[in-house]
Amino acid sequence: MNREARVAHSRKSNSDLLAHYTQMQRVRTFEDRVGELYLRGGSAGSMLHLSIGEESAAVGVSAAMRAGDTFTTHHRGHGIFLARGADPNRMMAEIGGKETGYCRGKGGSMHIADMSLGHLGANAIVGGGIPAVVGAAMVAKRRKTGAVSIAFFGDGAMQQGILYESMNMAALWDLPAVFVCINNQWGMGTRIDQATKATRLHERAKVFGLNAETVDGLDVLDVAEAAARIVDGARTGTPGFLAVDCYRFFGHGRKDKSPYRSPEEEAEGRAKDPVLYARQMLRDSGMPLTELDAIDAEISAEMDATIDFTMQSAEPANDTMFRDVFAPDQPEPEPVRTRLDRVLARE
Ligand SMILES: Cc1ncc(C[n+]2csc(CCOP(=O)(O)OP(=O)(O)O)c2C)c(N)n1
Repeated sequence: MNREARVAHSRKSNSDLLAHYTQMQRVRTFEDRVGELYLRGGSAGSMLHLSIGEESAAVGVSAAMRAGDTFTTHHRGHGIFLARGADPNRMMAEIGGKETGYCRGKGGSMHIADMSLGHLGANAIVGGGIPAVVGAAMVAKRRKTGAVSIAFFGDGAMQQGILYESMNMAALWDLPAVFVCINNQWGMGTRIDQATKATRLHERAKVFGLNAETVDGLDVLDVAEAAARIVDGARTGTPGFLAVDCYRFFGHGRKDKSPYRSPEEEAEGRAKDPVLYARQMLRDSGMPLTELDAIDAEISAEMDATIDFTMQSAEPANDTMFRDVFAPDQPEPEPVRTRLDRVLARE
């Protein structure tokens, strides 16, 4: 779309754009504060994967989802969960390993889950969260709930066999499942074209019989439109695949300074900023700067509070170590100390 058409477009869908902008800015600011928590020594574990640069994928796809839809994410899933309505305080506390977190501090950044919001779990294994949505979609179909289940993953998972087993079953059984590849161009230090010859990712899904598209993640409205086509298609029986092209602005994890990328490449990648792009569209369509600044300030205060909430929250007590980590009907195992004492007593 040319610039004039984009402005007209954004005017038409101005309220959507404002809502998307607000959500994307919340995601970005939250991720920024996650970095701050890490610097303060408040994060549990050292691996924090920030989704800065990928906000339009989380927000655009989420806009096509409904309450009752389920999803899984990869290790870079903070933004997706926030876009699905997560409480940022409980998320930050989880990242900080605190009792007040979504999983009482036992999941951490890479294993957050919350059934009430349809989050079937983040997963640190590349591709690990994908097959669960096939099961969830099968349940939705059999129970006729009308829900769709969506797997979010990175381009690294495009080389994992489980994706192809999952897409095949979803297509074969006409399941309401969607596979969303957030293609940020890099899998740790490996660029997508160093990992595969077949870089037109959606073509692979088409072969299995899925509705499949690639969308540029720069304009969140484009992502939302493409996602609506794909998700609506899944809801009516044809599973889908959507690749969202974007750029991972920073290193793989919080500590990675990405020495494998040139400064020129990073500058070019970061210029494709979906948050700034949406902000500019809003400005072009007449929204005063003061209004946008007021939204940003409110978000900033909301996300600042997550750090205080986390720092002030208690850590889970040691004797709850095994609680909440097994299925609800499983008896809680004895704490490891008791077991160890018994073993030692036998010797
Ligand atoms: C099966 C498996 N292999 C390797 C790893 C190590 N690993 C963690 S993240 C990652 C890169 C993932 O890249 P991508 O899927 O593109 O997601 P991104 O980090 O770019 O969001 C790798 C190789 C892993 N966690 N699981």
